Amino acid sequence: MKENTMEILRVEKAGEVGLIALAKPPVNALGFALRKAVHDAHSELLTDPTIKAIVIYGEGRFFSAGADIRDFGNSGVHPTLPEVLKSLNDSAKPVISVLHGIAFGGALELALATQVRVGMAGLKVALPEVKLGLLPGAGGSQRLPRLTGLAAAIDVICTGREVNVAEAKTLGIVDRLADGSPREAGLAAAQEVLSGALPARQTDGLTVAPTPEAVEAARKRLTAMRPALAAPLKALEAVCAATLPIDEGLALERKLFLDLMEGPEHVGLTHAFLAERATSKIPEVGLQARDIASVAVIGGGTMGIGIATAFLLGGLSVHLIEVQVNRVAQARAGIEKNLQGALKRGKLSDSAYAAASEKLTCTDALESVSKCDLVVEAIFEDMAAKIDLFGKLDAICKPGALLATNTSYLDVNTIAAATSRPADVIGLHFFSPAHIMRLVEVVVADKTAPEWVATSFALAGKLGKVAVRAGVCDGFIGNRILTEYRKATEYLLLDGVDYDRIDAALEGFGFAMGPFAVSDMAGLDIGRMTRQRKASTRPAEERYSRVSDLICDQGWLGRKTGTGYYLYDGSKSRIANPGAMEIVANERRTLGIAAQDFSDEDIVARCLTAMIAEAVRVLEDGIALRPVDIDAVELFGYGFPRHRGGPMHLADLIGIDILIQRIETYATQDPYFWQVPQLLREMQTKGQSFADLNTSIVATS
Ligand code: T1G
Repeated sequence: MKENTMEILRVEKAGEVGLIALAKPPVNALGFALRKAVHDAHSELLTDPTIKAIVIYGEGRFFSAGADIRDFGNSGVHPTLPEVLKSLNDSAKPVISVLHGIAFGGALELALATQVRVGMAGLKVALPEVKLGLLPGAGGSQRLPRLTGLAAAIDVICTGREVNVAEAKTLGIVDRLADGSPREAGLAAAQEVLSGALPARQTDGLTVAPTPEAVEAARKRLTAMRPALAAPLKALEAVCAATLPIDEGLALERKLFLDLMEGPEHVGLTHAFLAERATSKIPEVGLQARDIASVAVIGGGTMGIGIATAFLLGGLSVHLIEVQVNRVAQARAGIEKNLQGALKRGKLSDSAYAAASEKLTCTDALESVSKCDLVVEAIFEDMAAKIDLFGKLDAICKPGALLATNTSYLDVNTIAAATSRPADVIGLHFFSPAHIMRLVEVVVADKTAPEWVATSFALAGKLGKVAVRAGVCDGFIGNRILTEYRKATEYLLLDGVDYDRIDAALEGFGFAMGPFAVSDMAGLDIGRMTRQRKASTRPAEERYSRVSDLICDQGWLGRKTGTGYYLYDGSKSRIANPGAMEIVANERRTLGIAAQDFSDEDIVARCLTAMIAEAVRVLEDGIALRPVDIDAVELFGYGFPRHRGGPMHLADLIGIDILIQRIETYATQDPYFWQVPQLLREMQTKGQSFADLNTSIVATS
């Protein structure tokens, strides 16, 4: 699409200095239109005899977010970004780039190709391409080492980490620091260059000394990473070529970049990046969010402590209510510990840490919630207790307060009905540890006011969380899918695959931890309580595995008791609990099951097909808005490997025909569990993909 360059870039002549301003909202993404506009503007200024120096800066929140992730399809259209940057590097007139806010990826690569770089106060730069399954593909892998040296460039490029302006100056990424307006800083720097006070260097003319130790250390670290993705190692290969003549290095970088562009990791990681941002496109998006300044969290357990910490990290004041007076101090200590952890991880400055502690009040007095704008209930998962509490909150809380439950599966409509203000009741389902896990399911009950949905999404954004809109059902989106996924793993266990093999197969797919190891971490008694809760409504035809119950009966509840599916004796290697393995063998004998053998591929296929099938039912029931929302839930709440993009993205890679064939094959053994969702057959008939469904449900503002 040809865009009027006047809308996306401005050229101005100030005396003997030509100014090029990137002006393409929202992030000055360097897609074809903008990079061509830069190229044309630079060429025009080169031919103007009155112009002696050229400044490039950005208008808006920041310099530029880099190449346009949505326009990768045009990355090969001339002039390509590497071609534009080569012309900047070879410019007959000095080009000064002025970086403010953010300069990531191709944006930083543009600056590296100019002769002088000015960094404004508060600037952050990065070459984060490896996070998209790529490597800097416009000269960054060759030019950054020419300014910083090889070792520093390896670190920055192979991790994709952010570099603040002070470090950027120290490393030699920027030549000058400035504050105020980028335009004025650019003009001042241009005068210094023209007077000879500020040297202008052609980056490509610089050389790079080899650092074999740094290279070897990086190779070892990257090879040991799990999952072992292709991009970081290819990025290392590209950076090491910076010791070669520039044209050779650039050619190798381009080849490696194009290899990765075609790879599944890049497609999956880009989908994950877009999924994180797609979930905020909800029907309530145009509504005015209400102000939330003070929050009360009720419940001083693990969840309450985590949720309170999350709000404090978001800058809000928090009243934590723990009605058992002897647990109030423990709750406060738990929050303080979390805040200190955030401080150590660099997620919190010293001043923000002090401010957060000041904003925390812990008490056993429920009445203290009366003035809070938002009350989040995080007590134990018992409907009667929640109904009782919400009845009390209805009487205590000020009119216009939002009452939220953190329940992970209970009916939010029932909880809302316990109050006289159901429109002010919503579900905010955080994931443990709530101050670290980014997902929050915003569970919209039948009578929840739409403004509260908009408010919850705005609040989640303020906390740095990924909010996903969910309808009311048992387990909403994530836990509902998890229940069916775990059934498939339990059936595989009964049918002959030991649980350590199931865990290993799914970890080989990319999960950080297999399902049985996750259950050990959460506590096997948690799963048992859920099964007991559902026992009365469990259909007779449904297979039930007693294995976990039998393990619980031994008092083996997982990490917290030192024994579960695995032994936790402090040793590094993971050891299956012989007692649990014995229980499995006995159960197979009791059930008369002749153990079948399954390949790792079969194991992964069955487990993920069960996950996808239930996800389709979640879509059918309108519990999730779009497939991409389910991808976000699994990516940000359940550890689905990011480079795989999420279960619905994976489903499109597998293909609907194969998914249906798999389910029909599995159904020959267990027709109750394995049923083809109606929506899947409809999509097959229409030739639809899940990506099609993402675009077909457009949020109405
Ligand atoms: N391209 C296209 N759109 C982008 C974009 C990009 N690079 N970055 C952000 N957006 C959209 C985003 O989808 C959202 O739109 C809106 O801008 C605001 O984003 C050749 C190949 C810069 C830190 O990896 O990290 O250069 O979805 O909500 O929280 O070597 O955006 O709402 O419609 O995230 O203030 C390398 C990716 C690209 C940076 C700002 N660059 N972006 O965060 O806003 S590859 C990146 C970010 C590359 C070269 C290679 C963040 C941000 P919508 P936002 P934010």
